[in-house]
Amino acid sequence: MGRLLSVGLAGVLAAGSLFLGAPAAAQVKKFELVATRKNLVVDEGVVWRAFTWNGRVPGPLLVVEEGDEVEITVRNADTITHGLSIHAASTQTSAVVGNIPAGQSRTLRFRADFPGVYMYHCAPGGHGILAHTMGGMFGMVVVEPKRTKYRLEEELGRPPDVRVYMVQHEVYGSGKDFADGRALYVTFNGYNFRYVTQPIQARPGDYVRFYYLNVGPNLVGSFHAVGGIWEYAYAGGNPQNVTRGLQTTIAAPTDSWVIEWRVPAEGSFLLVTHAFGVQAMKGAVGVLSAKKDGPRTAVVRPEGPNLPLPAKPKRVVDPFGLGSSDVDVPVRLRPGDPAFVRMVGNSYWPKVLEVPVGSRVTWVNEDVFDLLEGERTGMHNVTAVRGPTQLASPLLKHADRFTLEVRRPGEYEYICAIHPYMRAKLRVYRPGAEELARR
Ligand SMILES: [Cu+2]
Repeated sequence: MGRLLSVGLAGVLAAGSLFLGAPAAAQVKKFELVATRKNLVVDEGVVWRAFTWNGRVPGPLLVVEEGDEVEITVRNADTITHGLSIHAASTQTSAVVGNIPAGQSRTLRFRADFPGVYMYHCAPGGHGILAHTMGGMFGMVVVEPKRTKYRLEEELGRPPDVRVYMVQHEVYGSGKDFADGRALYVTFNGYNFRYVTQPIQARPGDYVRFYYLNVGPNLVGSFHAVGGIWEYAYAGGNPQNVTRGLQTTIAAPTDSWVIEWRVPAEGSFLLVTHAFGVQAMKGAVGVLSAKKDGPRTAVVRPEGPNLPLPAKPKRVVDPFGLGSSDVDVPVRLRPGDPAFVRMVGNSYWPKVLEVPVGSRVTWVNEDVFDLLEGERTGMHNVTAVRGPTQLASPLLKHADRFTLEVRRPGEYEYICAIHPYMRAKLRVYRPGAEELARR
């Protein structure tokens, strides 16, 4: 398959050279993306158990030029399957770098034919693509145009004074919140209000170019500068898709823009997604601070910050496993209450369920994409790693159930046998007189 594809690619490249008159020896730009899981700091004292590329969220920025040959080696340094989907390639990348088993590497080559700003994300296959992307495995690719210049660069006859690579993305507390579109945080470049605490610095009159990408995975961003109007904005970042004088650029998940803007005056300009309640308030606000003769931030890179972990986190966010109790709030049921645990978005919900002895607890798989196998499937089960009794359910497809009558008090901690990072607890308690009286 790999050989067939490389022969095919060589053929396409040769044909392209004939028609487009590209230089015979195109540049080869090489990158390595390493799939790994890592705990990251996403707010002061807040730890996020993330799925990452190269230990950062967003992952590395990949910059190439239109017409470049791009070679990306994907190394899976994790214990579960990962893969890569890269939107800058007009070819089926999953055939080469999708579904890479733990410990293995694959290499993809493609030619960057279209200039613009693109997303890449994990692609183990099937349901896993959705879950791993939510987990943090995404980043930005920029294909700089060679044939057509951006307008403001042409008018001014010089490159930008400030380049801002900005990835908007969401952080979720659970797979259920992911499926419901209820983000816990929405950030620019991996940290809540990152550029409020560390403003981007510029001078009045500076030519600023934004490379803005909304990776989602759910929400539609609307990027705006308070006190500014985007002079030129290019849909997808392609210089041919020019629009003029926009207050906002609208970007659905994986949508992007190149924006050219001149800082109109001294002052602090807020950079926001104008969806105030569900996005801006949750972390997606920044500041560009302009001062005459002040310092300049020549380049703002999109990779998430690599901060030391707090000794005592005030909060732990673990979308698939057990975070701190203020995120994964225990749900306590009384005698006679129906007891259900849902499996959705590769996590259990509620993640901590407390039931009285004698309850019948039912797990239901709400993940619909139950096709394929292994990391790629939305099939799950319940396997106790500790508890008062042994517990291992059959594998459940969508809407399948498994019921257990709990007869002994104690705490079960359990995982899914095929997605072992899914982790939850079931506490079985002896009801006191008060709880029995409420029955
Ligand atoms: Cu992955």
